[in-house]
Amino acid sequence: MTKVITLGQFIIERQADFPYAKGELSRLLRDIGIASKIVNREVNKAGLVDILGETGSVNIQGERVKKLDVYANEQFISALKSGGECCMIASEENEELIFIDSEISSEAKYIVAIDPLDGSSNIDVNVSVGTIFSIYRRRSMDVPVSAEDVLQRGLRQVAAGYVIYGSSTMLVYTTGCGTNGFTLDPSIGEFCLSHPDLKMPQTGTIYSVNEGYYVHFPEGVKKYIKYCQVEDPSTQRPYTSRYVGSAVADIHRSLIKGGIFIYPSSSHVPQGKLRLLYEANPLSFVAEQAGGRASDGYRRILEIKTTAIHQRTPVFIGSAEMVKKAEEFMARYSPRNSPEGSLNDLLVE
Ligand code: AHM
Ligand code: MG
Repeated sequence: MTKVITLGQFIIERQADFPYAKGELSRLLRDIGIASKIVNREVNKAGLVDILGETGSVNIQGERVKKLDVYANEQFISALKSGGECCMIASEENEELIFIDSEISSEAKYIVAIDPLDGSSNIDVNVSVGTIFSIYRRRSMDVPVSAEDVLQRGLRQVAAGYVIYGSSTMLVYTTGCGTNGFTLDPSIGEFCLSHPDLKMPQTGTIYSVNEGYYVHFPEGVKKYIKYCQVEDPSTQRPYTSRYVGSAVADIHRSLIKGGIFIYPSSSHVPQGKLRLLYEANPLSFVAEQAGGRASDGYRRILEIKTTAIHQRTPVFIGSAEMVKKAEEFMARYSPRNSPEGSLNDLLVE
């Protein structure tokens, strides 16, 4: 019989990979895993909303029924607060940073950036949603934690990952030594190692972009989409198009099957839609650690300087060869010095 390795066991075994590890990061990852199981339970009940009560209404126990993204946010914050390893949280759901100032967290070294429930508009129609998380070490224990500690480049992430609440629930994460995937076994309530050392295919045949906005896209993206649609048996074109509308699901598919996910800048969202800190950076770290590539169309996402917690960035993530090809189209048809190319001209250290 094959040995089952749970997320908890795996994290502890991998702890030895970190020269400075004293178990804090392992505990932090475990806290995130526990909160995601609680969120998973509620996500699975989403279809029962007509029976249990609409959001905003009062349910049978006299409790106000919360929107799932608010609920997920509360669960992760509460798990991180009580876990004691996290001193500050940046969440998509909170305009401001959350400082955890308690006895147990005074020695806490880690900062978590999180999108507690990404793609939450898909909940109502029973389509996959996800949680995305990114972990940094605070820069110094000698000065009070501040916004500067989270405004670090993606390259400085010590761990990152996502949970996909899909046909099965999976947690995929990296600590910079490859990417590993765990599937939740509902019968025992444990994430079990199901996708060890994930490798994203170097190329693929699926492109994923919201083509409804085609008219607003930069010329480079328009030309790349046309390239994907041209018939050329030698490169297996035309490619297939898939767009779930949950970045976690679209990127997870690309990770497993190969492909490219694009959310570009466009005339109606000049910086793109996705957030650098808790969407683009963690998804890029996971993709790169699986051999994929992550770019804003011109440069590596992980090198972009973070200047604001809710900063946005265009995103091209997926199979390395496909992302490189899309970058070629951007360089040729929307060069960085063009008005389109300079829309997102952020500093790179
Ligand atoms: P959200 O964080 O408000 O849920 O938005 C992020 C989501 C991504 O998961 C997804 O890729 C994208 O928004 C879809 O946006 P659009 O409907 O513009 O294609
Ligand atoms: Mg989001």
